Amino acid sequence: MTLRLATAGESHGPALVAILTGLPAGLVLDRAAIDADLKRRQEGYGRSPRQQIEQDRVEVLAGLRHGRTLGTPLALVVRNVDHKSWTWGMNPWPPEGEPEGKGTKPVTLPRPGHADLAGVLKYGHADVRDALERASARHTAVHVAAGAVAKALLGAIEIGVEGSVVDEEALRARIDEARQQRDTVGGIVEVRARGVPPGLGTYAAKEDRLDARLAAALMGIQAVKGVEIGDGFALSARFGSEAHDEIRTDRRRDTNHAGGLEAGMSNGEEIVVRAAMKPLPTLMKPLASVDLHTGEAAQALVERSDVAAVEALAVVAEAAVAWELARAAHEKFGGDAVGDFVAAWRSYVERIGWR
Ligand code: EPS
Repeated sequence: MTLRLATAGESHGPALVAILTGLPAGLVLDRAAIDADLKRRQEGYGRSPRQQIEQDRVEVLAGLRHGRTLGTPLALVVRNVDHKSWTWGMNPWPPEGEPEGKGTKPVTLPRPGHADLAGVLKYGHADVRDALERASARHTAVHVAAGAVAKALLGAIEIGVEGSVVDEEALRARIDEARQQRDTVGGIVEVRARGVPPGLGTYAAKEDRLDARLAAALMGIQAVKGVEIGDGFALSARFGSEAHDEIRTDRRRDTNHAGGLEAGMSNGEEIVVRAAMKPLPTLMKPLASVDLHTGEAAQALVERSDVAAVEALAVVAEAAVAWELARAAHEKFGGDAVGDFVAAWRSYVERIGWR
């Protein structure tokens, strides 16, 4: 069974939902570990006041009994506490009577850089909110919960995944400057995965290449505009003799320009990937736009916003990489029970004499 993940949920709707299928039975899931990742995602410097409202915690509705997976679909929920202000505005079937609370007036001022304009054109919405709610990065919360489950599976085969901000100090200074100028900033995050054996992914078909899958997983995160593997773009300016990682007699390398990936497969070195995030598109000093109802020139929507969410991206990117690696590891080692998965991994690393 391939690991699959489906999610649902709007930013100010009742909850975010994830269904994970294909997980082996017997995997121990620690609620505190999942909640700790949810908290890390909320904590970064420059986040919006929304993070004081939300207290993200995971609930499990199916697939887990007494802390162990059952090998059946795992259903996760993260509630939106802020929904209490939107009970009419985001109600699937609003009650009769006067609309009240947030989300009652249609949004007509699309923000450059958000889903707003293309979203309403594509789906035929009259209210920009019908597009922006799902496009919001709020739903990364449930992806982080799924990533924590993936990390538990990877932990069983001694793989660890960790995301961090590249140059955090400089970022914080830029956030302070942007906040003063009522502006926003982006940044770069890096994810490293240790203990990944050679041979996850394949060169056999381009859609199965692990590098392609990791890049897609990172590009799938809101506001990510660039992805790099290992030395990435810098490799293009080097001679081949300076770009590749020579192989020692023990089959390991002294350098890791490739970021642990060659020909769509892990090569046994640390996996190193980076994602670049654009500045967030909701600006307190709005950019030029159009009022979709009048057709007149206007300024874009001004709403509560983060100044930056780069620290959150480090956690979200870690989750995305963990999910993709767990999927690739499960394709390689299989198993309906976690013990079968671990036994297949052990037998493989013994066969190839890895570490
Ligand atoms: C977001 C807009 C803001 C962010 C949100 C992403 O939400 P709101 O409109 O409620 O202030 O806070 O991120 C989160 C809520 C979160 O938990 O990460 C957007 O438009 O993408």
